[in-house]
Amino acid sequence: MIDKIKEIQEMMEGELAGAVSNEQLGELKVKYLGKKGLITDLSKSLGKMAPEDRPRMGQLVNELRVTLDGALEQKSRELAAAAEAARLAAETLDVTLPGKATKLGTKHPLTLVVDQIKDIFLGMGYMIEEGPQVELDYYNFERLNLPADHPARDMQDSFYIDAQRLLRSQTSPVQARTMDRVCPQTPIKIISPGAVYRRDDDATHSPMFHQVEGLVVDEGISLADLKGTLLNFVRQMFGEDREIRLRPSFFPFTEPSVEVDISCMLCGGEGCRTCKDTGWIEILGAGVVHPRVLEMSGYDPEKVTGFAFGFGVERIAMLKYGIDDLRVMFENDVRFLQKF
Ligand code: 2NL
Repeated sequence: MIDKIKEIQEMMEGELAGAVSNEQLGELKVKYLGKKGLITDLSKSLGKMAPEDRPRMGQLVNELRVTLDGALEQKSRELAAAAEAARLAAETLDVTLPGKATKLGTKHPLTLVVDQIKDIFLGMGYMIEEGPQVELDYYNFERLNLPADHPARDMQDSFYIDAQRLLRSQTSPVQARTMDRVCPQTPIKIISPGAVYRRDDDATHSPMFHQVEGLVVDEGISLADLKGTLLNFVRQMFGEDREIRLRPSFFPFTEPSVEVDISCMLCGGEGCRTCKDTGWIEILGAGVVHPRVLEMSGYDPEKVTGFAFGFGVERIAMLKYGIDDLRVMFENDVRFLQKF
């Protein structure tokens, strides 16, 4: 029996030393400790031995079992460590190699134009106000002198969310909210840039676009202040030799109302394709704030007056950079974006 134990132990140690994978370790475990394993067989054969020899032999067989268990465990750890060492040896990391440079993006042309517009108006002492894009019907229309049955509401064909709320069709509600907040304080000098929404979709109209509206409220404000302000803005934006002209128009929230043209920056007024041979390009709408709009915020239109204006940022950007299709602004093709 002792010889048999020794023989199995030697065979086992040899095989264990030669094992190079976890599968082989698994096979060895079955071969020695499995149901029909060699050590298991030894245990079973104890019963056929003389009773006085059993305890000693039983102990030896048991020691063999514990030895093998520990050795299998140990070998398994060694194999894992060797595999990790091999993986690390194969991995080459040269910390002296130059890093991969991150490509810097560019500012979107609309961002560039809005930044420049903000700079120009901040330079004239304006503050920048923002407000919600989901707006109350009340602020989007009612407060701009557009009551529920006013035909100009249909023209906008807006995106309603429920009976009271819609995606704002212009940023004027921001001005109305500002007047509510600061009234009776004067002066108000603000611009409100931001996204607006209208049911429109073609080469020159997008259902979402950006607007900047401006509002000035103070004692003694007139159309002359509006004209001077816009001339200053236009010259900083499109060049010192630009002229502007005001044509009569209509908006429910201003009276009088005007459309403002700038002298064409491509032909200098001679006439070309961009200005449709007129020498002038329409860029914005404006006017003297309707007394009822002031009244609704709590201002006394006998004491204070104001002017307001509004324009589309995409249109300004297209004119400034010579872009002829509005849709490229929202496609985000990097070949387009990298030109700025
Ligand atoms: C356009 C040009 C405009 C205004 C916006 C305004 C805002 C208040 C009071 C009075 Cl709170 N007016 N904004 C004024 C004139 C023109 O936008 O073409 N709009 C349809």
